Amino acid sequence: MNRSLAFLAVAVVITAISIAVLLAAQRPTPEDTNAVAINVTSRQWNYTPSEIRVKEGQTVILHLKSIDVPHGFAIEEYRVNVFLPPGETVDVKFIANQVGEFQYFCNVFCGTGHPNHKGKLIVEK
Ligand SMILES: [Cu+2]
Repeated sequence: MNRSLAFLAVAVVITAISIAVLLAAQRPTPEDTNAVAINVTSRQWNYTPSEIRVKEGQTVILHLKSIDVPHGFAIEEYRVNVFLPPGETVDVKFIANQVGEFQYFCNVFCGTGHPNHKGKLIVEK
C-alpha cells in the first residue's frame, strides 16, 4: 500500500516536471501586443518574404525554415546569426530598437546563388 502510494507520488512528480519542461521548451510567442511574429522561408536562393517591415520598438519573432538545403540567417546589426537545417523551424527573437534598413543574408554556402541570398529588414519610426 505504502509502496504504491510512493510510486504514485513519484509518477505525479515526474509528470509535473515533464509538463513544466515541455511548456518551457515551447517556441516563443508574442507576449505583448507590441510583438510581431513572421514566418520566413529560406530556399536556394531567396527568402520569403524578401522584405520585412516592422516598427521601432517592436519585439520581432521570426520563425525561420529552410525547405531545401542548409542555409543561414544573419542580421549583423541585431546580432542575429542562426543555422537553418532543412525542414526545421528555428526561432529568432529581437527588439527592433534601431531604425533603418538592414540586410539579412545567408552565411552558409548554399550553392552558386549564395552571394545573392539576402533580404531587407526595414525598421520604421
Ligand atoms: Cu542560402
